[in-house]
Amino acid sequence: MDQILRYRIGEHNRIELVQGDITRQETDAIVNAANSSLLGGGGVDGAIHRAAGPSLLEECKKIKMQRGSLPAGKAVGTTGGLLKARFVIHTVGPIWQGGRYNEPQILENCYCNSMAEADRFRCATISFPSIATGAYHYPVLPAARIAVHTIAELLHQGKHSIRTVCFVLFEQEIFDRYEEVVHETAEHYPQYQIMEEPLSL
Ligand code: AR6
Repeated sequence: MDQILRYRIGEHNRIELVQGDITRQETDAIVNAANSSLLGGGGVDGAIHRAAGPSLLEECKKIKMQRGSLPAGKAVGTTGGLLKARFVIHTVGPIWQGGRYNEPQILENCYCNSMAEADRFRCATISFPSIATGAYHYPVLPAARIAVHTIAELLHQGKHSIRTVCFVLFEQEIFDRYEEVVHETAEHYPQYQIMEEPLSL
C-alpha cells in the first residue's frame, strides 16, 4: 500500500505526501512533468501518457498546433483520458544548469501556473510529481523546498478552488526529503499553521 502522510494547512486545506505512482491518483487533476514539445517522453510523462491512452496525445498535439511549444514554467490543461483524474495539467520544469539560469523562479512558476490552471477547471484536489528532479536533474532538496513552500503559500492565501494538494513521490528517498521539508516549513513559517494529521483507518 502507498505510504501517506497528511498535514492540515490552517482550517480548510491539506497537503498530503504519497509514496507511489501518480497515474493511480484519484484527485481531480494530476500534474505532468512534461517537456516543451508536449508530445510525451520518459519518466512520469511517459507513465501518464501510457495510462491515459492516445486521446491525451491527440489533445496535446492540438494545443501545440494552436499555441506552439510550451515554455518552461508555463502550464496547460487537458482532459484525463482513461485516468481516474479528470484533468492533466502539463507543465515544463527547468533543466538544471547549476542554478544561475533562473531555475528556482521557473520551478516556482510551474507550481503557481499549474495551480492557476487547475483553478480554471474548478478542481478541489490536485496531485504533483516532483517536477524537474528526474531527467532534468534539479537537486531534490532545493526543489522540494520550492514545491512545498510555494504550495503552502498558495493554500494559505486561499485564492484558488484547490483545497488538497498531494505530492506523489515515486522514490522513497524523495518522499523522505519532502517529509523533512514539510516539517522544516512548519517550523519556519508558523503562519501557515501546518499540523500533521493522524490517518483515520
Ligand atoms: N509517479 C510519480 N512520480 C514519478 C513517476 C510516476 N509514475 N514516474 C517517475 N516519477 P521526470 P523531469 C518521478 O524525469 O525531471 C520526461 O522525459 C521521477 O522519479 O519524469 O521534470 C519529459 O518528457 C522523478 O522524481 O521529470 C521531459 O523531457 C520525478 O517524477 C523530462 O522527462 C520527475 O522526473 C522532464 O524531466
